[in-house]
Amino acid sequence: MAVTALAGGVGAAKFLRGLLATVSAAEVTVIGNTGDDAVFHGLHVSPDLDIVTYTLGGIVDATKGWGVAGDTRNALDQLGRLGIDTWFWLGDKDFGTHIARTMWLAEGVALSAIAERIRVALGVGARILPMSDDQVRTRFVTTAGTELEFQDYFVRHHHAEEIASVSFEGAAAARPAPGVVEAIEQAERVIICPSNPVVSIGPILAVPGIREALRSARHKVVAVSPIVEGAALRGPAARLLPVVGAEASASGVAGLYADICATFVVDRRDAGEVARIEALGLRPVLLETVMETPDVAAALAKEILALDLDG
Ligand code: FO1
Repeated sequence: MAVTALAGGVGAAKFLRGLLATVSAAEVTVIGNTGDDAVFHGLHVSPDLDIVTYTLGGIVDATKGWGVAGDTRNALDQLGRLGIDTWFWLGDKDFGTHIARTMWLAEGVALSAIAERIRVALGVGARILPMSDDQVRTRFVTTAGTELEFQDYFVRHHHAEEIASVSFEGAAAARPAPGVVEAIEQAERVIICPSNPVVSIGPILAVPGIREALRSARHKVVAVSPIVEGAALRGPAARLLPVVGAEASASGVAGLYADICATFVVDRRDAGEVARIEALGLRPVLLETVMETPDVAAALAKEILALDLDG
């Protein structure tokens, strides 16, 4: 079955690894968020694309969920010795990826072609496409009026700042990367991974053409709630949902996706949300979504693939 998945970082990567236990990698296309991309030490870092690539390539640091397992920090320590701020942790092997990406970008290679080179070199069978080759940057304004770039908010300030607004700079003029719209149109099933709806899936949907493609494919789109019992499994999603006018609940997320998916997977602990999801015109499906082990992720993916979307 040809499957296309919209993905953010760690939660999506865990789910995708589970998906590949059932579907052959050649049938899977991942559309990744690049709103988190940033330049550190002159190098272009694409955290969400790398998290997915490293996870599917079997080299991710499983404890952190990002970076390369067993990576060392010699380059970072040297930068620190030179008086450079090193709050963003970059390991030596990871630096290699960012050097290559930056070098190729400078040669005029598109981000999507670079993502393809990296995933092939790292032995990843699934296709990984950035949402766009054009620059889109997620930015925040705090309630105190301070502007923050994504990684500033997320890592440097430990997503503790109170946020008044979120924007995706460059999104209105961005075009979907080559193959993105086709991957949505041609898939037998499109899955919106359990990623942060505001800052992981939000930037993807903000690229003109992607939301429209999903709307036309709505009958085959299944979204998985990243909110369980009103809390995010990871990260600041529960605090960011009210910033975009949504409740921090599974049905709050369902409301954001109501025009683009027909089926909405909620955790079995959220049976109380079913009626509200139905009222939004979505078909709720209760499953175990807390992916504490790879087996749970694989079982979740298998159940989603087995859903009869015409039923
Ligand atoms: N997350 C952190 O919490 N601290 C870090 O220092 C950090 C470094 C980092 C380096 C490369 C990379 O690909 C990801 C990294 N992440 C780090 C994760 C990243 O900030 C976020 O998880 C994503 O941007 C949100 O999906």
